[in-house]
Amino acid sequence: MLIKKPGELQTADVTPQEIYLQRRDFMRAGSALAAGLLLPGMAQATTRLTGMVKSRYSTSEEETPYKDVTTYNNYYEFGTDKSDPAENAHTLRTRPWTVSVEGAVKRPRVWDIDALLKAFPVEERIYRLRCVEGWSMVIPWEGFPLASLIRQVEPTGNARYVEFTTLHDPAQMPGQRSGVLDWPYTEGLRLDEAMHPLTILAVGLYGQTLPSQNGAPIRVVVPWKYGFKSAKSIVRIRFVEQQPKTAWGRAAPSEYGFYSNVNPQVDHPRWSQARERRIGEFFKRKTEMFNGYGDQVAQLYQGMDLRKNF
Ligand SMILES: Nc1nc2c(c(=O)[nH]1)N[C@H]1C(S)=C(S)[C@@H](COP(=O)(O)O)O[C@H]1N2
Ligand SMILES: [Mo]
Repeated sequence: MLIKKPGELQTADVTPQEIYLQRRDFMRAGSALAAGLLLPGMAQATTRLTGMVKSRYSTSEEETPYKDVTTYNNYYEFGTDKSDPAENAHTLRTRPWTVSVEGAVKRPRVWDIDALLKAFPVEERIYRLRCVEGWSMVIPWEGFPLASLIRQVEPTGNARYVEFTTLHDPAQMPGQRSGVLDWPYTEGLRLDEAMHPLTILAVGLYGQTLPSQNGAPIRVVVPWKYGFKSAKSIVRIRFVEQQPKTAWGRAAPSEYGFYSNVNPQVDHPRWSQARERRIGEFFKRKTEMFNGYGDQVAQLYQGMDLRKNF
């Protein structure tokens, strides 16, 4: 258990603003501890992230409790029940870890995760996450714009899409010994979606590095799309000319289209997408177009038929 107590805070080199943010993080992590969530079996090697500012892209809605964010997960590499990832993901080894940024770029680069963490300033982004299954959460992520990393590698004219690939190692990921999906998990975005300032690479949540069940050490978060677009524990980011195949698209193409924009008017073939349950709430709420991020992203889809391109 690596969560430090407030007394251990190093305040010498931080500004008052940073101290305020650190205290707040402690209070939040503290309430997670007080609720008895971090039982020995589920202890995660999370460490505190410091010096963060809250991004102006944050929603001001109430945050989903830490307990729910870290025990109600979809991460099929560790089982298909919501509680499986929190129980099983301790077998994931997140060091050493590299992320290969490759394909149609002028400067491909294999990043060591710790170098990556140092290279890009991390801020806090409170985002809604809407799962295609009909539930949602509000999660305070720590991350940086994917665009910052993309600019560094200088995509060529052939780079029209970006493909993300999760680690493939059945020894660490027991779910990969089953055929529930075609492994490794892959996802993709159009280059302009990937460059959009709302799209982040998340390395933490609630002021701590990511728990394994949430996709440690690094995962994508695309808040206006269904949660499955946000691939976890990424080892490769590849720039390609053709629209990449995605794990869920391969499994059920008529149910999980490439765009996967949250669109309450387009039903999943087996259920409605008009309403959602915010985890922790009793009554369902109306689902918003683009998960409520329409002002920022609707222009990306101008002229497209979003029923055909679902
Ligand atoms: N590699 C991988 N990434 C994944 C998944 C998965 O099963 N494997 N599940 C997706 C789905 S369906 C959702 S809703 C989100 C859940 O993220 P969270 O558990 O951090 O809330 O992760 C997405 N990323
Ligand atoms: Mo999901």
